[in-house]
Amino acid sequence: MSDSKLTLYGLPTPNGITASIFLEELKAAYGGPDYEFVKMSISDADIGKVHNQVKADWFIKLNPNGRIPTIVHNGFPVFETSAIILYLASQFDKEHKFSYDPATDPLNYSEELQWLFFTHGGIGPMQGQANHFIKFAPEDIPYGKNRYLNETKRLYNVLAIRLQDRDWLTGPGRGKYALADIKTYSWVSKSSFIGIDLNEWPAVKAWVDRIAERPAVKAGSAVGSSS
Ligand SMILES: N[C@@H](CCC(=O)N[C@@H](CS)C(=O)NCC(=O)O)C(=O)O
Repeated sequence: MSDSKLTLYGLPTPNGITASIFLEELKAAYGGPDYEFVKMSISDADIGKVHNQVKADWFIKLNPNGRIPTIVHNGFPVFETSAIILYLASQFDKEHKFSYDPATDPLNYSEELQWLFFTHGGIGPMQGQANHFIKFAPEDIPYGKNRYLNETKRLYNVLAIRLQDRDWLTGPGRGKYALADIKTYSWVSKSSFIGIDLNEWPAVKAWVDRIAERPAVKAGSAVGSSS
């Protein structure tokens, strides 16, 4: 691992911790990779003032979408959370402790993609918009607040169906803690920000509590909170 250089550009937001939690899981399971963390700013107020701004020219060269998280591994940039953790798995999760081999385990790999896409295209954008309308919008727009909050809750109902007779989102039997759990936990664990009470979905709450206990999840969630 020592010949590989990895940098994570991030922040401890739901998208940001998806990458840092998985990197900490890899470190706990395999002893690496080591990575450098660069804290970014996503605040409009910082444009032109803070060097690590996500819309700065140097950063747009790494991620044309100008968002965190982004990684650069041996000069190769990767953006979008799910693409980042799939890339990291392909490079570093050699024993498939948190992922599935597309060549030898294609059905479980497909399940992994299904649940990653479900959260990447569903929970992430919907809860992100709920956050915006409920916490940050300069005007009070009840339609926007309700639409995105209700859609987020509808997606949590889907998680509850999936988790009613299993421990993890993917894998045979009761499942295996894997990439889709990390990606989805990163959003669901922060749902109290918009007043969602997970007691509404006991199986989802139990799943969040199981993940939150993991030392690597604690470490990954804290990356960037004080640096
Ligand atoms: N689809 C992207 C979303 C990334 C994203 O929205 N990141 C937010 C922080 S959680 C950000 O960088 N926002 C800055 C901006 O919108 O300018 C992913 O999964 O990586």
